Amino acid sequence: MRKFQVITLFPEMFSGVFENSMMWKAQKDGIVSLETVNLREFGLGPRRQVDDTPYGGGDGMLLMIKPLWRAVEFARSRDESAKVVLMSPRGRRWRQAMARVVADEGRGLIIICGRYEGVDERIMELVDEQWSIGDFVLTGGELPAMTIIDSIVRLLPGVLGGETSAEIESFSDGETLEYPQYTRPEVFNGLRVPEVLLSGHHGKIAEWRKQQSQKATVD
Ligand code: 4H4
Repeated sequence: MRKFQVITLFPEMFSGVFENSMMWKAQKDGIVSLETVNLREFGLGPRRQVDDTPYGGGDGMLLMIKPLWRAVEFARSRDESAKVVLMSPRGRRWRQAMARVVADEGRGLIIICGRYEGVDERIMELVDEQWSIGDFVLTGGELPAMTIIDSIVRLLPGVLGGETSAEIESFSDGETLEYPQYTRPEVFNGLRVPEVLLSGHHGKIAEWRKQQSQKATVD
């Protein structure tokens, strides 16, 4: 079973996400295992120190190399073939096409959540890829880690209901936005569902949806 491990100072942040809804069902169904590794357990000395001031001066603190290194080695001991990823604003911008590649490639993940002003650069010796969820700086890599794990897990076979639902949605081809969707009632506050969707004419519905997708992408 695929194992996604998150190295974090705040494992409790993941309980709500990993123990509910689709993520919980994916684990219960044996599709994926979602686990946290508490970086504090690898901290130095009686205070289990994990951060320190940067050489050369500068504001803020960095995550120290030794606790990080030991945490990654521990996670690797539980999944030798896992891809090691660092969440960072400097990373490659996460996109749907990347979620699809990771979902299809079958390897486990070890995701390092940066904190403070970043991490000791020497951890890059163990890192395969750096990913970012956007050009902005957060207080931690935990929310980005949850985001990318969600985008991957929902693509794993057997997780979403209709296997095609992950295919027809926004960005599934990496570019096109999804068409507008409607459900009961047919009229709400005078707002009607487009007649073509009530016609039962599958060809016309498919054409309308294609046009709407292209329109949404252009706008
Ligand atoms: C890492 C802050 C590196 C600053 C961090 C730097 C993101 C993001 C993020 C806590 C950590 C921040 N992670 N996508 N955006 N010194 N993480 O903001 O390189 O500027 O993934 S630094």
